[in-house]
Amino acid sequence: YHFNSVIVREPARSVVNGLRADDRGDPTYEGVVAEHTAYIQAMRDAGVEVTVLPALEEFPDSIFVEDPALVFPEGAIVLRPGTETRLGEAEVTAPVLRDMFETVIDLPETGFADGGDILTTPKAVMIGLSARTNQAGAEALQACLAQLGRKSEIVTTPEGVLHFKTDCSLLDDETMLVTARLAASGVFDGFKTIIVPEGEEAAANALRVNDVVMVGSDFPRTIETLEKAGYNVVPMKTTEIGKVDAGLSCMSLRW
Ligand code: CIR
Repeated sequence: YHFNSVIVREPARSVVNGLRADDRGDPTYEGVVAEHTAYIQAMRDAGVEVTVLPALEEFPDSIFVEDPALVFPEGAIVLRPGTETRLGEAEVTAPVLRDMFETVIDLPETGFADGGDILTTPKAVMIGLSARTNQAGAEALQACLAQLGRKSEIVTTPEGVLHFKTDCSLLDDETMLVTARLAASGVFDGFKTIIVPEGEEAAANALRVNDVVMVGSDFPRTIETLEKAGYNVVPMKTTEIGKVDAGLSCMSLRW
């Protein structure tokens, strides 16, 4: 969670048509822009250099730049998002990564993996199987990670949850913020866990960046829990991006 750099992508006007599991109404473009602008500012305030990529109208979900790639200080991996309308985002992101990283590995075309399913911890990179990340994609990704010298582990995402990281985030070297339903699966048995209060499940996609933890401002009980545990919480508005099933990790690639 110590980062010097992030990549973000400006929202396209088409973001209002972003994918979602349950329709709670379209987000407004202006609202998404406001949330994204605040996110960029929070990153800068956390001491991170921000590269802002231009909007891609043809890809409504392309603001969620975390999904088509995975980055580390030692190199980047171009992923293969597991939903038809997002696969092309990888192709557009690849040349940007080749400019910025010496080592860039392409996930082989044998399977699919979304960045939202991948959680980097000090022990290993956890790859969550989901409706977007299949076994073949996860195994191919393990081989790519091994090339970068990274240990990895394949785990499962709870049924009906979009991404593995929809339900968890790293708070520090040994602590996870996690929903009760994901904690129950035992995947974090080797970690300390803080369980998200019932009814605030969407708060689990928080984001630790250097000294701060960004948390959705719609989740006061989670904020209070984390503050009591000693974390330096920065509340961030995620109401509009939440309507297209996104949280705080989705909007950046971090290294
Ligand atoms: C999607 O369904 O792909 C987008 N509407 C939301 C992606 C959120 N990304 C993430 O959690 N990494």
